[in-house]
Amino acid sequence: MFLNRRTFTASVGAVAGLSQLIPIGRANANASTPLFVATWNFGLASCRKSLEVLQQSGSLLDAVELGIQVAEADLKNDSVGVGGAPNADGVVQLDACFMDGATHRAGSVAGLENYPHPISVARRVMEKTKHVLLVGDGAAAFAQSQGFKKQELLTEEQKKKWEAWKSKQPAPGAAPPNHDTIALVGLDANGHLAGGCSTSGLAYKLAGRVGDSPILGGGLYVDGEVGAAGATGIGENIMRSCGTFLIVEFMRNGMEPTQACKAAIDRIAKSERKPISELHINFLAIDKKGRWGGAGTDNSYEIAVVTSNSATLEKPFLVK
Ligand code: SD4
Repeated sequence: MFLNRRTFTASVGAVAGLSQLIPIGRANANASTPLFVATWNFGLASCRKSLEVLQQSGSLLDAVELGIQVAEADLKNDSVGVGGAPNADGVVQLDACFMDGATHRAGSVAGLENYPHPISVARRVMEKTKHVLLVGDGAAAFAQSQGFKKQELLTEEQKKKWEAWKSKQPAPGAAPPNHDTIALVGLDANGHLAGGCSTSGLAYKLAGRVGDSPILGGGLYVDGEVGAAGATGIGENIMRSCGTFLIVEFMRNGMEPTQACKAAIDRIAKSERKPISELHINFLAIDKKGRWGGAGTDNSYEIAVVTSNSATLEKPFLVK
């Protein structure tokens, strides 16, 4: 069940030119495939790219990777890829993970510096190594060995903001929470599920801090038999409860996606012993039947939902 639903239009092709949000009352029960769902309003451009890639190539994994690359390349997005906020030392360190439900394989990178597309490096970890997670210098050396091109990720704008923050001599990690991580999950017409998550993490985090986004069961989890879930928000609150794993398990036990996301937030709130307003956790989920949903604690949270005949921005269930 969704509150305050806002919807774009019936035609994906026509979405590009639309700036207005049109409320309608479409039911979540209208499950259809292919289906792509992503966090925040910028997730719409990513999901549309995913659909385009799927339609052209037939590859769900390419669709997820290239869709997420759109957010990573977006300079306006200050929590993902190039243009992302730096850590407390003024260095951009990126986290990402990639998971294939069909094979239960996964790859992640954390604290990756100077490579603009951590989602692609994460997918390469999955495909080319026996490991799941590479971090820091090792992750960068692997990216280089795979032919990824290096790039300065700190933009002038982010540098100025960081200098202003630094001049106030704050405690590291004391910045206001920023929530622009992309988690994107997809289901194709053959029932293949996959997903990815990419972020620069919390602004001005301690150097070396890794959040939920590259951690399986934290920022993302995909189970080929059940469904997939993604997260955005304060990673520590998500990680301590394996938030996305929990959502997938709730769906395995019969909950539909929104119900599962809401139940995970209820569980986390209980475990964290914090008021809901301090949690800053936001989830999305899809199941194998092509149903989608979400729940979050931030009023501004939105999810993008794209199928072959619709592209909508939706307001997930707000947990208060
Ligand atoms: C983190 N979960 O590093 C990420 C931040 C985030 O939207 O989601 N921002 O904790």
